[in-house]
Amino acid sequence: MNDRFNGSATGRCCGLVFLAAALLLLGLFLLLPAPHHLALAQGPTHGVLLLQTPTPTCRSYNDQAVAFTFCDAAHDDVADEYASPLKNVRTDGLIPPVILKAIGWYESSDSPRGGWTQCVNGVPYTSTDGCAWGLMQIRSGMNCDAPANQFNAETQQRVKYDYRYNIAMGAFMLKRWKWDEHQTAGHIIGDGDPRIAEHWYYAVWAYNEWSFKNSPNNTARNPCSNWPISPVGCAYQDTVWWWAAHPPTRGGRTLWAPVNLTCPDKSLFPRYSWQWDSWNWRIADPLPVHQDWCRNCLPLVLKNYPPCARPIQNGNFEARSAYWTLGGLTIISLNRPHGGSYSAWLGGYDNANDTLYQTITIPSTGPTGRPVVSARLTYYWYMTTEETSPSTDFDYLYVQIRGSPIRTVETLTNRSVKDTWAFSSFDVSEFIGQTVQVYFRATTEATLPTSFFVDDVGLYACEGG
Ligand SMILES: [Ca+2]
Ligand SMILES: [Ca+2]
Repeated sequence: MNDRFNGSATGRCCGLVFLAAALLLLGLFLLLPAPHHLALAQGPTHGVLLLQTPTPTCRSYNDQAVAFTFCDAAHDDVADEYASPLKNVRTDGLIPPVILKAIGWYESSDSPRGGWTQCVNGVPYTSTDGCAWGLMQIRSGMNCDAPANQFNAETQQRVKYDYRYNIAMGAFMLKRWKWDEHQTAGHIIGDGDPRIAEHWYYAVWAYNEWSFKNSPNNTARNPCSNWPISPVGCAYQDTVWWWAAHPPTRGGRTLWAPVNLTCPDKSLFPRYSWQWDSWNWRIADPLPVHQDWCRNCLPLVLKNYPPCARPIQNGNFEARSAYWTLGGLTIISLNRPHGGSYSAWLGGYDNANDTLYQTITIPSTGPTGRPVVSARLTYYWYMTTEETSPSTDFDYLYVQIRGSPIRTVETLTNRSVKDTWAFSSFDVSEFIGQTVQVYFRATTEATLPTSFFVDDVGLYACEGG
């Protein structure tokens, strides 16, 4: 884990890149902290200190526990286990778990135990410079960071000794510091939907170092397309992609199901370092893309991440009304986007009857030629209303798949959760192979209007794992 996003090439190096040998030797002596109990034993007041500060112990773990924790952290289920401010490691719950699993393996793979290592013989695993800690090699906020940036003592101790907290912290940094910052900076792949694993290429790049060092065109690196044999020498994020596709086996168990994450075309990235600052980082989806729904699949280590087709075009409305049919007074508006600049706005006035739909074919064959076995419709919606009744529905948004049959997957009203974006997701596998309309219709009655905003509409037609 490296520095916070800063867009420069001056970041510190990750736990996997060794310093020069001389610095390394020096660093071992100067920087590697002595085990806590040893330091205490050398102090003149060691008996008193020992009572006040018991030697921390590494929380026990095994690969199964770690695998579950990656899923928990990816879906934001770890934070609540800790008191404030330790609990402030939230991720929005939208990280593809395979990304975290592969990062965690790579980051700690130089340990004597191999990857997924938090502690060795009861002592937290650190980088050779003593600055990056544990399974996710957390460096920012720890002992070598600028004092003003360091976490408090309790947080640092958790990062060092508690594998669940360490993974949650890595997930937090990947989402909050890397993904969010790059989305804001316009470094976006496809439509920027975080549920697509391939969209995390920049965030994973930045987890190590957002610099030309990790450009697949850096001649000091092997390009991603040349890595079927070995990841050695590849850019950081390409190596993580390699691990995702080549899960390690330990104790007779393959630690996760392989995911052949698609590498972006390397011609889309800077060839020379001088191109870095003016580069256009917005690129189309590398196809096929992959998603996962970790919550629904147990056991987690056997989870498959099948390739999916995404037949909906312009689901984020950033190309305005392209591909969509608007009826009534539906508009594509700058008023309230969930992502990007635009969303669809239905209702917002009295006696509305507004419609919005796109006709798509949900394919029966997926991107790699195997049968599609599941289809899922997802979207974000936002309701705001002048209605105040706690008991009566007056204004409606119907969400339908208009195939054979017509199915209303969700009905939202003036009594639904309001003034916030909400996420909806429905299995629509019964429509595989059909040409259907993904259909939104809002109606309001004669007074006190309700607005419904819709954004980031996706339909994932996925092959079997
Ligand atoms: Ca949008
Ligand atoms: Ca009304």
